[in-house]
Amino acid sequence: MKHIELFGFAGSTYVRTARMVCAEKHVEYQLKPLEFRDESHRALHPFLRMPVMRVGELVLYETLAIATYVDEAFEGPRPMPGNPAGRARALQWVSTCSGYLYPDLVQSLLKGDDPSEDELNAARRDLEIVDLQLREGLFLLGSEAYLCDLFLAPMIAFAQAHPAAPRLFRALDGIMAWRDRIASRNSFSETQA
Ligand SMILES: N[C@@H](CCC(=O)N[C@@H](CS)C(=O)NCC(=O)O)C(=O)O
Repeated sequence: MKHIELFGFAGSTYVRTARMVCAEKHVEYQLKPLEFRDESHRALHPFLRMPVMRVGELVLYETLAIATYVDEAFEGPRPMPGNPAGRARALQWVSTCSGYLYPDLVQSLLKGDDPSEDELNAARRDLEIVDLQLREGLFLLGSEAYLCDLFLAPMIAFAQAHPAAPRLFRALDGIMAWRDRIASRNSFSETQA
C-alpha cells in the first residue's frame, strides 16, 4: 500500500485541489507542514511552491502531475472523462484555472483587501466566462464533476471569502448553483482550511 505525503498549507488553493483529488478517490494521505522558502522547501520544490507529493522515492510537484499520479496509481472513482474529447476539455479547464483564474482571482486578491479597478474587472470578466459555462450543466463538463471542477472549487471558495466577493459574484447564478453542488461533496467539506 503506497503512503502519500502531501506537503503544503491547508489554506493553499492548489494544496486543496490535491487533497480533494485524494478524497474523491478515497485515497488516504498525510498533510505535512512545509518550512516555506527554507532550503528544505527548495529540496522538495525548486520553484518554492506547493503542493509537493511524496510517495516512497517519488517526489512530485505541479498539482496536475500529482492529481494524475493519484488517479492512475490508485483504485477508485476516476476524476477524468472516459473519452479523448472529454479528457481534453477537462485539461482545457484545468489549464484555464491555472493560466487565467489563479492569477486574476487568487494572486491579485491575495495582495490585500483593496484590489484596483483593473484587477477587479479582470477577475469579474473571468468569472463571467466560467458562469456562462456553468449555466450549461451541473458541472464544468456537464452532469459529472471532474478534475477541472476540483481545480476551480478552491479558487472560487478563496475569492468568495474576499471582501470584494459581493461585487465579483453579483448575478452569477451559474457559479452560485455549482458552488452549492461542489460544497455538498465530502472532498470539499473535509478540506476546508
Ligand atoms: N503550477 C503550480 C502552482 C502552485 C502554486 O502556485 N501554489 C501556491 C499556493 S496556492 C504557492 O505555492 N504560492 C507560494 C508563492 O507564490 O510563493 C501547481 O500546479 O502546483
